[in-house]
Amino acid sequence: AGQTTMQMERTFIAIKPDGTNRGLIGEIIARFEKKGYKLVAMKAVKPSKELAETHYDALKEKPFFGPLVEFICSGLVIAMVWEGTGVVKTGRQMIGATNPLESAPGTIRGDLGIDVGRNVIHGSDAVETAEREIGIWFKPEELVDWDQTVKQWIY
Ligand code: FUP
Repeated sequence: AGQTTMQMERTFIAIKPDGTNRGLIGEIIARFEKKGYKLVAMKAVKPSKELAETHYDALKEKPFFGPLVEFICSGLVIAMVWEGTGVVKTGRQMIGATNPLESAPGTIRGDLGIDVGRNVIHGSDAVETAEREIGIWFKPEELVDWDQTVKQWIY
């Protein structure tokens, strides 16, 4: 049976500095738009070290943590919240495996990257992670309520 109502699931997606520097912002946003997901919030920021460390807190014992934080803070990040049915899991599928050399062709990393330390994009790995990450990057009032917005001008 087809599902006619979009479930209110949200994920945090970020285009990393390699993606913004290489001019891949439009390409990446287009994939989420064309898939049918709804953009709920977006900002362009050069993150502080504190923000990047908080975001990647679960990886703080990893040997690549320092370089990872430094890289994320090195340039512009496009931070976004996308909404729709299954967006956390499907978003991860659209992004592909962490190492772009192992990401399937057709995925964002599989099509657009080579280096695990420059893998273009971040996407939350679970609904709870998404809630945490959205809270780190956005204030609640920065997120649009799609149902309310659409109701204002679709009759
Ligand atoms: P992912 O959820 O696919 O972004 O992957 P992880 O949370 O495991 O890793 C977060 C980021 O750390 C990756 F996007 C890139 C970086 N990383 C490395 O630089 N080297 C590694 O071996 C693994 C991850």
